[in-house]
Amino acid sequence: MNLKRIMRMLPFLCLVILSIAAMGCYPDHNQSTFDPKGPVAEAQLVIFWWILIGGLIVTVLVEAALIYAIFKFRRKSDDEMPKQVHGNTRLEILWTVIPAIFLAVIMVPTIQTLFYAAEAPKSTLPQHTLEAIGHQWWWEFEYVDEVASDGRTIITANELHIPANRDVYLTMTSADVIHSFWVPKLNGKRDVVPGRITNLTLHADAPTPLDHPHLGQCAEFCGLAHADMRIRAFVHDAAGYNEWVAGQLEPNLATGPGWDTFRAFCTLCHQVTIDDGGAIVTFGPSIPDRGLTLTVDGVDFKSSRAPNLTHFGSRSTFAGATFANTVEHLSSFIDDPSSLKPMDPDRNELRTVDEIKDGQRDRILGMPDYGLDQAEIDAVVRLLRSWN
Ligand code: HEC
Ligand SMILES: [Cu+2]
Repeated sequence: MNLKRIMRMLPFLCLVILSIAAMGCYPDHNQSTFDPKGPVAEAQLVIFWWILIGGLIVTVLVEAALIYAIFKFRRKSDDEMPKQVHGNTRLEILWTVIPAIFLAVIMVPTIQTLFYAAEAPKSTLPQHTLEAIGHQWWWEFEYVDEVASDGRTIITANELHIPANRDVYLTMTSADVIHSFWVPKLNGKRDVVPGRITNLTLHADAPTPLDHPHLGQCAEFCGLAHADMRIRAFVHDAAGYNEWVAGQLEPNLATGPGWDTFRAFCTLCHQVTIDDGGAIVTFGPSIPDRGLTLTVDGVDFKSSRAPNLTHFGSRSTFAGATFANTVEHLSSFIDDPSSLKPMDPDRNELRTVDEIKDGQRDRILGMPDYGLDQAEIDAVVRLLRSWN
């Protein structure tokens, strides 16, 4: 193809690329920012429109001036030399001051919204506080205000359940590298930083259908499985939320076949709470803690090595909310975890409780393959799914 033909096709190519890009913008999409379902996302969309409209006005004015200049001052004959100009103080002041005014105007709602999104809820209703910890490559959520009679709280991975029309205050930190919490329909990206606490208020206007939670994901590149570090936010009405909480506060019931394998291999990293013939027992790393404690700004975050598997059967997805919780997926995950989700378990560093007390931290980069045989895998899968 010669250059001329390529040039002729260029506008058409641009149009195709543009339409493909624009297809990502339809508001129905579960991760679209154009369809806010809560006040924080709404406030951010308002700023987006402010900036877009401001930008459009600037673009139109500048392009119009440019086109005008091109035609008005073009060379009209071969020997003509346009008037030569050096510097124009008035013009320079003008094109410094006008953008400065534009930026100052946009700064006001931007800063207001930044503070609004991070401030603690003022509501006098009972608060819903959630601790969120980013891990390579999954999310840990602890419901610190939902406490069982023996002091247990609810701990989930990747799936978040919140009541509609209530403020839920997230206190977040990271166990390893910088992550970013982002459920586009509810909030803008908020970085989750090791050694620091960041906050975010989630408020959802209405319940979501059970099979249609709001989707989100980690929005700060955090290594190998960054793309598989997703979030599902289920919004319930008040009764539905209370029912969910009550269910999650119960211990798991069944042990049965698969339990011996689970205890031998899996409780090195995973915690699970079981009703062991009337006694409620939590198995897993360093009871009564969860594996590692992150002390950030004087606050002790209890943090896990791996997802807490109590009520794992009630989750719709697993492994960073990437795979549906089905027998097939679960079997292949336990058979060879890294084949389903890219992870790097060869570089795990498991430390003892004392080492962790000395300030060393576990570095866990994924779940190892324990080479279980098919019968063991089947039994463990059945056990996990019975914990609903
Ligand atoms: C060395 C620590 C370690 C051990 C031991 C371990 N796992 Fe894991 N497991 C992990 C980590 C880390 C993840 C999170 C992976 C991710 O999503 O990035 C995980 C995730 C899982 C999940 C998905 C949980 C969710 O909600 O996403 C299941 C199920 C699971 N493991 C089952 C098992 C079983 C069964 C065993 C025993 C055969 C086991 N694990 C042993 C570290 C471990
Ligand atoms: Cu991440």
